[in-house]
Amino acid sequence: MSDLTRRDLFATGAALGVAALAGRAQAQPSPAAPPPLPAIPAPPAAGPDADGWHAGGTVIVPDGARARWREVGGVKVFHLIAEPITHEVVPGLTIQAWGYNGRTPGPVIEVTEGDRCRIYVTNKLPEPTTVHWHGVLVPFGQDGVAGLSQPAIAPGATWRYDFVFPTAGTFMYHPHADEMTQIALGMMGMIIVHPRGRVRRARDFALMLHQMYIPIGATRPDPLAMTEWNQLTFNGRSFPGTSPLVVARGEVVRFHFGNLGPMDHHPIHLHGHTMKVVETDGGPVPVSAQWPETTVLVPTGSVRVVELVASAPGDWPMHCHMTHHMMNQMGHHAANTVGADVGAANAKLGRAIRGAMIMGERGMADMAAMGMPVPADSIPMTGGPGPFGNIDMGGMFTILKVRDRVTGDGDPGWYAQPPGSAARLATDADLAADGIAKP
Ligand SMILES: [Cu+2]
Repeated sequence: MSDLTRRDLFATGAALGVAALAGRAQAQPSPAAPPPLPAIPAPPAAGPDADGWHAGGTVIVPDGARARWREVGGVKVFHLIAEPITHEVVPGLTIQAWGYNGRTPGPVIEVTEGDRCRIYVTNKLPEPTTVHWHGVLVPFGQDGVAGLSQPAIAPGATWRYDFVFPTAGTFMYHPHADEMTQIALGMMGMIIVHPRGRVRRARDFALMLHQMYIPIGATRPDPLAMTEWNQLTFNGRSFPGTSPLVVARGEVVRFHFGNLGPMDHHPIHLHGHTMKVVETDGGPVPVSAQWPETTVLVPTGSVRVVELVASAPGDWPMHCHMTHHMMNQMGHHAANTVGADVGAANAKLGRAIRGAMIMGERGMADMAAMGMPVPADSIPMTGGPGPFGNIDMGGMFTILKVRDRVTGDGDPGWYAQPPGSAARLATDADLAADGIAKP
């Protein structure tokens, strides 16, 4: 609803006219005709650099980047380099991954409906690859499937894809050669195609979802993993390494979620707001088919674009609701000690193995709060510092920061709660006044 084309504006105007006529007979506002939202001014477009490369665009890519492009004879030219990379998932955990142009996920390709593009792909991987344009309606020969629509791109070779982006929408790119290995190691990216004539009325965030198994002490994700995921990411980063999403109160916000994790679907939950799915990688969802949610499932191999109005100031969590997907590098084969009296066992174990401890008889939070040492080249299961102590989550967790005013896309710090608005410790007077027996 927010990224209106001129055609939509005319349609909205027509609907308003119909509503006005209908209003004479029946004082019911038309639910199909919300007033147009104010446009969000585009950031000043920087010109091309000395070599003719543009870095412009309006999509915000937290912890990521937009792809650079040059214009040659009316064609937008991009260059993707598939290559091994060194990547920091979260401070303390740096891995050897594969990606595009030095990063995972690769840079977001942002274009406009009808743009003709030439996309060069250079393969610096040790094995053949291709790029498939997931969801983009390209001619068969541009589909990028090794062995089917083209030979694989040999290591060292550069191939040229040349096509028009025929429809607006949100899509993805990824290899279609040794998919299991290459996607597991991080090769993926998002494509956002704006409607032609778009008036920008929403703040767009691109967020790719991914999962990896990084054995404790190892620096390379294991592509053979099928169930034991221990690192879940938004744009390649896990909490507390995820940058906050900063928006102004009252703004329309769109999250473009793309899931190219190997095996799992992610129910993404947002606090303090409701949202609607307005697009998939198959196209826009008609208004009549949208319904409000606070958790939206993003299946693997899919795009879900959700829209919301950032109505409530605060620091609102946005996270996968699978609880193991908001943990970092935890092992899954320990005995269940919750509720057990492990004191005596700890004493014996401490004599047998210096410094060893059984943890977690009161739950797992104490393990993070105690600052428990972790093996080299690994990170604690959970936790980032919050304004009231440790935040007991990691992995696919980030924070939507809604403020009355935003000065830029930087972190505005923690939300200052209005006095008297927060939950607090109950006093004896509270209990007595409300008839609660003192526990
Ligand atoms: Cu998940």
